[in-house]
Amino acid sequence: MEDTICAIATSSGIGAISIVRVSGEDAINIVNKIFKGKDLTKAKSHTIFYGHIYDAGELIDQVLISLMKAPKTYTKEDTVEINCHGGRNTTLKVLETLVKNGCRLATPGEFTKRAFLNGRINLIQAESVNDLILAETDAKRTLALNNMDGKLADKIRNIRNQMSDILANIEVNIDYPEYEDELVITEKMLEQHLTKYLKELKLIVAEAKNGKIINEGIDVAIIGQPNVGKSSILNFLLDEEKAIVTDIPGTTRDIVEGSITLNGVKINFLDTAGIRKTEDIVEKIGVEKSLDVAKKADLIIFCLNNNQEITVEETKLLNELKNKEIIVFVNKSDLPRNINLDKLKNYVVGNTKDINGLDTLKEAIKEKFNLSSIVNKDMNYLTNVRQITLITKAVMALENAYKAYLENKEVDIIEIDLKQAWNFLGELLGESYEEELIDNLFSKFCLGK
Ligand SMILES: Nc1nc2c(ncn2[C@@H]2O[C@H](COP(=O)(O)OP(=O)(O)OP(=O)(O)O)[C@@H](O)[C@H]2O)c(=O)[nH]1
Ligand SMILES: [Mg+2]
Repeated sequence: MEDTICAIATSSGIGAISIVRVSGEDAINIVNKIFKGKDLTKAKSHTIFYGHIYDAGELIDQVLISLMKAPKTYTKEDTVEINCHGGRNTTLKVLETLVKNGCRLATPGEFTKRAFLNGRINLIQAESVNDLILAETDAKRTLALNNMDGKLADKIRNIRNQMSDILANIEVNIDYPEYEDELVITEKMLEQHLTKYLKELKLIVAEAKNGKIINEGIDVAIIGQPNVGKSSILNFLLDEEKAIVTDIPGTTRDIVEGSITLNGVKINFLDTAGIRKTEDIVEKIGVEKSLDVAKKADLIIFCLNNNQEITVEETKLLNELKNKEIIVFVNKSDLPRNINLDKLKNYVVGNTKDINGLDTLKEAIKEKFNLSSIVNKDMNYLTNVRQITLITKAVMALENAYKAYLENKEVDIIEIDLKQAWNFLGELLGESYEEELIDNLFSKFCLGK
């Protein structure tokens, strides 16, 4: 981390302004060499200067320089941001001049990596920074901002710190039994602690599925026999003529996708080929794809036709999909009812002809995932596979510790699993880490962040 890094922080292309960011020990000296307008080495921190960038006498651009001295900066290092005119040539020229004068091009996410390695943010906060940049919905943005704030990480750190105290105490009891003043941790006391940690961490694990929904969205497959109105439903929901609709059964052959947001969460709909036995080679492939999509989706909207009795194939297919999250949607409610709804346990009725014809379906989706309560301004959930895997491993280790207690094992045996749980939480927060893992994590970030 000794070298000074630089990168374009704004997106490439034509825009009014681009920002080139510089961070490191030599940031101020290097920029000072190429900037005319003010001696930056003598300037106060957190100030802005107008001037010009020169490359060995050649004028490159008219700029504003933001000067921020360590440690109150994003990376905790001296940081200079050059606000230059937008556009490829100017921006790249400024970057090039910086490199000629001693900067190294930053790797993706390297500024945030430095913020993490310099102890300004923990790993959960760092991941939230990237989530915020990638957020395309209100819910994802709010969640990322809340997690950047560090409340969830603080909660986990607090549990881990309590574990540290207990572990330290146990070790003193074992190593120095003669210290009579020291509190002796008994199996019973450990049991109380384990119960508390398990309760708190299990709640975080349970809520993490909300975080995953908010971050990744929900994949909803629209499944059913031909002609029940699947493509009409997709078009209606998207308010766009995306899929071809005709009254010929077997119109849709390939998957047609589109997304909307419900309660700030991205819902990705996949319209599929109507499922039926067919000799048509193309349609057959379409039907196979439909079944594949149905299996992978987070939710299936199983469409029936209000105007027709349920077929044997539909009953069979419904049965095959019974272990999936499913909403049975009875479409074409504007037509006379010929379907026997007594055969169904849960269903929603609607149509694609009335302006509010799919409101019931949207409500059913919101209810299925509890969207109106999981999305709120104070939400703090873990969001990604790395985080969820590590916290789950910590819970499993604590459960092993609890099991050892139930089997009347000694404190020093129970301690082994407790220590493991403590390690997993440390990895989650980034208090202990492997270099390669961290490099991989930050490599997915944007350049300049
Ligand atoms: N009356 C009525 N007709 C509908 C409704 N929804 C769809 N339709 C009609 O049903 C026919 C089939 O609609 P599609 O949306 O193409 O049906 P699909 O399920 O995608 O059919 P495949 O692609 O062949 O599997 C079209 O003529 C639609 O206009 C509805 O709610 N009410
Ligand atoms: Mg269709």
